[in-house]
Order: sequence, then C-alpha cells, then structure tokens
Amino acid sequence: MDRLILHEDPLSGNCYKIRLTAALLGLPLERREYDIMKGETRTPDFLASVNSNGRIPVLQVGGRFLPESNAACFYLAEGSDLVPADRFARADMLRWMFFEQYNHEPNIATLRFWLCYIGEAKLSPQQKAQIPAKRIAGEDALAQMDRKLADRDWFVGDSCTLADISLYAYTHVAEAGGFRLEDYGKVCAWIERIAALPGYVPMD
Ligand SMILES: N[C@@H](CCC(=O)N[C@@H](CS)C(=O)NCC(=O)O)C(=O)O
Repeated sequence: MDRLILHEDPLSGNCYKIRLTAALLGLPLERREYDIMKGETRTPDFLASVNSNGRIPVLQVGGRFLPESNAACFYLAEGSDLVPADRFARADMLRWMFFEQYNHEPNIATLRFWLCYIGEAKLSPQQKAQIPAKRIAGEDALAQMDRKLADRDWFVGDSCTLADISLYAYTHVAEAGGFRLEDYGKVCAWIERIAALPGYVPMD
C-alpha cells in the first residue's frame, strides 16, 4: 500500500475514526497535526494542496488526498473484516455511516466542540439558539442506537464493522457535549466491547 499520512487535529473524533481503523487493521499511519482553533486548515496553502473544503481529516495516500472521515475509513478497510462481504450488509454498514454524518455527528460532535472547546460564553447568539434542537436530535440518535443494540452486539452482522467505528468516535466522548450516556445502557456495553478489541487505541 502507498504511504499513508493522516492530516488531523487530535481533538477531532472524525480524525480518530481513521486512526482507530488503521490501528485495528495494523496499518502504519503517519500523522500531520493542525490546530483547527487557530484556523490552520483555512490557510491558502492547505486549501490549495490538502483540502479545498478547509477541513480535516484528510487521508493522504501517496500523492493523493482523500477528505471525509468515513470515505478514508472505507479506503483503509476495504477487503478486511471491517467491511462485510455480503452486499446488503455492506450497504447497511454505509447506512449507519450516513446516519452518523447526518443525525449524529452534527448534533453530538458539534455540542462537544461548542461546549467543551469553544465554551458556552463565547458562542454566537445563533449558535446558542441551536443548542436545544441539537440536544434533542443528539438524544434521538443515541436512543436509536440503543434500540438497535437491544438484541445484538454490533450494528451490522455479528462482528465489528466500520459502522461501529464511525459511530463510536463521537459517542464515547458524548458526555463532553452534555449527553448522559448512562441513559443508554446498550450503548455503554457496546462502547466497552469496542474498547476491548485487539489493536484498539484510545483517542488522544
Ligand atoms: N464530514 C467531514 C467533517 C469534517 C469536519 O467537520 N472537520 C472539522 C473538525 S472535526 C474541521 O476541520 N473544522 C475546522 C474548520 O471547519 O475550519 C468528515 O467526516 O470528515
């Protein structure tokens, strides 16, 4: 495989997904750090040479650049046990990864970022006004996950897939955004299962 470099900010769960995927697969991954709080992903150089969307993570594969965390995880894991061989199960895995990006991350990760890293006092009036709706939507995402895990260990099939890794990244640190994980017992048990996987690495 080509040399793999992760352009990242270690605070970011989206970046952690890729590190966790690489670790579970035993793939060597170099790391290049940026500070998003200082706008280091918005410089003309970053926009021109790494990601015109101005965001990390970006997985560099040789001389090519792949933004979007779930796409990068898929690049690393294709052909491994983290991606189901069955066609329907593979699509179902993608379904949970899209759920993560639409229902989960914009609420749970955003509240973590706003409340834990920016601080409520420094939020704009527009951001403050969005907190209640994001709280409700984030709780709904966690409740959906809890219901899905009521009678199963993993989101798709009977082993860990990228659906689990993608959802794990911001779920296991959701309390930093003010979510009460103890309200979601099945999710808590699943978090422990992931942390026990061989090769698991914690978030920095
Ligand atoms: N959908 C993207 C989201 C990427 C994203 O929102 N990145 C954030 C950090 S988690 C970022 O780079 N923020 C800095 C900025 O927007 O300037 C993914 O899954 O990779």
